[in-house]
Amino acid sequence: MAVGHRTESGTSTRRAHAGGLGAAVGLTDEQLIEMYRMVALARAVDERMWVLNRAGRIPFVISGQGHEGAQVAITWALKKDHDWVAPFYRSIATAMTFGMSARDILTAQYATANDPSSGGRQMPGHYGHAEHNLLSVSSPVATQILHAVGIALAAKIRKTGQVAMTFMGEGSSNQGDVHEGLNFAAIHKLPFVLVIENNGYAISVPVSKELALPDVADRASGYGIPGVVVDGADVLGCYQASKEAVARARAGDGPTLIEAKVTRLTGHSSDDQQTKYRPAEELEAERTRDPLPKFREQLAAAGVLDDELIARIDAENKAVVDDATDYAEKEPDPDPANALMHVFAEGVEGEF
Ligand SMILES: Cc1ncc(C[n+]2csc(CCOP(=O)(O)OP(=O)(O)O)c2C)c(N)n1
Ligand SMILES: [Mg+2]
Repeated sequence: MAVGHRTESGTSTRRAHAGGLGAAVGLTDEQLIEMYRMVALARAVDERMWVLNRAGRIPFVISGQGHEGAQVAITWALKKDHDWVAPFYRSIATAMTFGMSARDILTAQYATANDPSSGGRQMPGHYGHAEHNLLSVSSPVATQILHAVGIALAAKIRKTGQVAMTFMGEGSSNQGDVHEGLNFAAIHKLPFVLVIENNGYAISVPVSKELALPDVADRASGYGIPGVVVDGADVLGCYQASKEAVARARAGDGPTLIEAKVTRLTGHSSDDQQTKYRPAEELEAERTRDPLPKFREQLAAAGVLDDELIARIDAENKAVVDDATDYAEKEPDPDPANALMHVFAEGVEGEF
């Protein structure tokens, strides 16, 4: 694991790269295979959502394609059902790594009555799962940092040893909430990790119009915390960066900002056509930054995966996605009579 120091902007932002396979980052071959299975499963679920959208079965898709390597690897370093995650709308692979099943994701897309995210009440793509400490997504971007920092404060006061992690895009990182959240978390050395998934665009706005510096992570030094830049297609580099940040948070040494440079392989959403504002050559070049084939090739070259195992994982993932689709198709819609449940205070006497 090579870690270099940036000097040109005078900050201590580090660049992390995976220097070897499992052993270098403390993972067994079996764990690497499970990690690959999750990256591939999140992609398979995501691709199915687009098919269902174009077939008129689900109304809206906001995709994580291109982000899955970073999402799976960074979330992997947390303790499931102990730590906390405040996701954003692209966090399909994060949500699945943290405990949501393909059925859970697709029932959210179909807005069924038994959808664990919200019982069909949230907007599409707003995943959450109370039993897994996975917060519900808030539609205004970046607000989740305040929720996550609040959870980290509670964990510190209660001495639970829990870490709170939140995820957002580079465009969202410009919201005022991020300054307030990071400043507070840094001052109080909270067990908190901020993950920026920098995909180079905020809808159709390119990063050159979002940021006046190359790396969001450079801002970390302004809060007195480490900022780390990782290649989002380098799955093991992402895992290592997250492992260090989580260990630091758990040890009481405060927050870390991780910036994963990812690619957005789809339009912003199913209602967007990125060929209208991104040149064909740029889109072609982005394909080479897809984490799924990169991770597969890396594991195959190291002898962790072979063609037979890759084919088996693909077939098993397809069966999981087929099952989830059939399941979500059959589940009933919420009862309209309950539409206002959890919207207004119930059983409360008096005037407001
Ligand atoms: C406060 C707020 N402003 C604007 C929007 C509309 N909006 C939704 S997603 C988005 C782009 C965010 O870009 P980025 O943070 O880079 O994430 P990405 O979608 O690229 O993953 C915008 C502007 C919003 N949801 N909330
Ligand atoms: Mg973006």
